[in-house]
Amino acid sequence: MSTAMERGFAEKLTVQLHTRILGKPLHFFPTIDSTNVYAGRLAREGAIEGAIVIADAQSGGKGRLGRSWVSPPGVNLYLSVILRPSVPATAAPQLNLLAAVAVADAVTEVCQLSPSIKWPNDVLVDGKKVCGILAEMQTDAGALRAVILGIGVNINAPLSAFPEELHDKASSLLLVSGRAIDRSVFTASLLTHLEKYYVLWLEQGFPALRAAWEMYASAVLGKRIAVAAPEGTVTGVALGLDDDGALLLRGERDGEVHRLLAGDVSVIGGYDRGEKDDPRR
Ligand code: BT5
Repeated sequence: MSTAMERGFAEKLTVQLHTRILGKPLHFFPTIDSTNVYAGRLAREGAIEGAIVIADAQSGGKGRLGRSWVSPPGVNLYLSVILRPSVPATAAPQLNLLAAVAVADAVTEVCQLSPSIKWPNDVLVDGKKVCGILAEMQTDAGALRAVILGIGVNINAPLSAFPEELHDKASSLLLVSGRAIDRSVFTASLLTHLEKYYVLWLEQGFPALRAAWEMYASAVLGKRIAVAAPEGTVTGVALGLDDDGALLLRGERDGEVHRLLAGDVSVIGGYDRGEKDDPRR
């Protein structure tokens, strides 16, 4: 059940949203299995770029690699947007990075917090995950037809909404800021930033976003990390991002620069919390 403040999320968002592409149309569901699954169906049926699916709760929220996304009702954001960029399919994963920067901008602007990004696309505050992103591609004979960009943000979830095993690594904007955040204000800000970066990316490619991404990436850059990549685990120092968004890592065993396109990062020794997490200090 939504709280009183949160009643009318969909109506308020419709009024507050001034984007040109994203959110036209906006489909809102009280509960759904997964916004990415539904948006994927819409995309296959020909839905236009910018169509968005938002749910108040998900019964089968999806993470990457078959993992699940905890999606309690009435408190968070579960959103999927259909994009149809005219780019090669190999460029589509860059949308993960783009979305992370947009979320980090919204968290900074609406909550006055200092988020950081963990490559490729987790957004953390005080070392805990407040947002996950899942970009799924639809291709036809190798050509990119659509990307379903799914974004889950823990906005007002209390700690009790998360299973015990996530208490150390997950948090919400409410828990880290100590105040309830209006979901429609947050979502309007997120979509405004997402559209700004999407247009920039279409016009100029990933290099135009790299500085913004790296500004938020203090949780990873310059640190000793281990990346569990499909080709095996590589340990070394994170150097930055290549022109296509690949993570550049100086391997500690061979001293070579590795280019990683996918994987799960862990910072050896854990994430810094507090002051060092703020990329602007
Ligand atoms: C992600 O996967 O972080 C991508 C999550 C994407 C969720 C959105 S919600 C809207 C759209 N519709 C969907 O069905 N999905 C997208 P991954 O990097 O694999 O992280 C998943 C892991 O994060 C889990 O295995 C848990 O350890 C942890 N986790 C699960 N739920 C969480 C939550 N609400 N907050 C923080 N961490 C969570």
